[in-house]
Amino acid sequence: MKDFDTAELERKFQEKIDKDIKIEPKDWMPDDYRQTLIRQISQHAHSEIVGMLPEGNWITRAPNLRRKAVLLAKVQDEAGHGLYLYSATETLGADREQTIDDLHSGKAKYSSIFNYPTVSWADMGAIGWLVDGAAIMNQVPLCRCSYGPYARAMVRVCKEESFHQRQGFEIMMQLAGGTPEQKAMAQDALNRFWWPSLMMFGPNDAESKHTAQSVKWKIKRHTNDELRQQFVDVTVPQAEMIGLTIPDKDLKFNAETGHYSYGEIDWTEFWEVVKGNGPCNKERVDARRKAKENGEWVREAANAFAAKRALKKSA
Ligand code: BYC
Repeated sequence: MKDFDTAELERKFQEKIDKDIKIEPKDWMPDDYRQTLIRQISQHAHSEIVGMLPEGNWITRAPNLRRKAVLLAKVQDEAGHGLYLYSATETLGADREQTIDDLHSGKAKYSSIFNYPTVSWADMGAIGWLVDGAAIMNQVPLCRCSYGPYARAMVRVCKEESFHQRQGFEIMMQLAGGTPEQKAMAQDALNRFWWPSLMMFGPNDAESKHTAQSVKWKIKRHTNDELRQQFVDVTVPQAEMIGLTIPDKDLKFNAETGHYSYGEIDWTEFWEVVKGNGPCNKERVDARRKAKENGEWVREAANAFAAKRALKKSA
């Protein structure tokens, strides 16, 4: 049983949340709130960093200098997002090295979407349009998250994600309006990325173990299904506008509700990918592990330099 003091602290904490007062790092917070945030924010940080890999794969093969410069900037932005987010976990008392080791050991999750391969240039368009589009849908409400440092980080992240989404849509629009081969390439990318993009929002509400509590704490402002529906409603007309077909025979607009209804997501595939059995899970985590190993000498040199300077100062 909770003692009186803890119950009173929890009551005051929830009162603040209900009044939309931000929770800051030094404020009292229930341990479960702290752990939920560390889990979500570190997974989010890992997604940004692992998310650099499928696109990084195409920087050297971008079709022209303009596309290369844009893609390079986008991938660098993702690195920046990862760094803000790792810093946000540190404000909650998490150890950054430990969170990164958890990614490398397979203990920590990251977004399922980055376990799919990028096999053509059109995939850069599909990722920007659909993956960043889904990310924005999920992250704009996070700008109003109850935890101050996460909410503030999300403001800048969302601005950059909007630019990412537009550059992706522009690639798709150009390919869809190009030669028949280019249009086929765009359609193929849409076919492969559509369903995994819907999966990014997480399991159905009935299966989502964290949503109810996270909504109560205003970490999440919407449920997974609500955001998924918003994404479908916004994206389907965009596909129609550029002459591409959403690969879902059950997709139809319901004039009464004002929403599109869509087919059943393959949840078996989703959970397999989340468990580590997707097409690229091993490759992605190996790449991150190798990057850490290859950077060891830089960290050693920086630490030795810092130690030497500290010694000089104290002398
Ligand atoms: N993939 O109870 P639920 C990006 C896990 S990338 C893998 O609904 P919650 C970008 C979930 O973690 C976008 N795992 O959980 C970067 C939980 O497992 P644990 C990244 C998933 O937390 C580069 C279990 O399933 N965005 O921005 O209430 C280029 C049950 O789920 C997934 C964020 O991370 C998934 N798709 O809701 C372009 C946003 N879905 O932890 C773009 C912040 C669920 O109990 N995160 N799981 O072991 C969130 O908003 C929420 O954490 C989620 C899941 C909506 C993702």
